[in-house]
Amino acid sequence: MRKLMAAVAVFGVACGGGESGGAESTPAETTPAATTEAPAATGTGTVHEVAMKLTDAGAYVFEPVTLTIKVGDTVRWLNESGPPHNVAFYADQVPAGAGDFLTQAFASDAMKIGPMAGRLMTQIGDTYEVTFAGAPTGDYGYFCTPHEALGMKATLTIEE
Ligand SMILES: [Cu+2]
Repeated sequence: MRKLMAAVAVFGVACGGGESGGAESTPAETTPAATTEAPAATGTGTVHEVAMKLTDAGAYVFEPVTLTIKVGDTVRWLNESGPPHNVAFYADQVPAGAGDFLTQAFASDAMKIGPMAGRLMTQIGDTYEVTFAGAPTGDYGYFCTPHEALGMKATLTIEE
């Protein structure tokens, strides 16, 4: 029904690669000089899907449980079975600067249940997307709030 409606907004403004300080002003003032390591400010368009499900064996899982993407790629979590699920990141299991990135990425989710914890998804087939444009590289540990105690956790790795 409401798929993508509350999807997290694409983080369209560069936030400084792996740095935590924000030196960004207006990207509109383009400099002709070739920059070799400017972070991608827009998405690559590549989408990776991760299922959120209750397996036949009775386990609550993200599938795949580990995923490696490029900066700027989008992850689309799909509510496949055993809801409610959500996507929540561990503040102490993300790279430096990622907390700021994630807080901004989740800001557009009006029903989020924490600064880095998305809304509870109750409808089968519902999806939740985050585009990691400008996100710091490294390993991001995340979990599902309702099923964390049951081991529903996963790791997202973001590479240049
Ligand atoms: Cu869950």
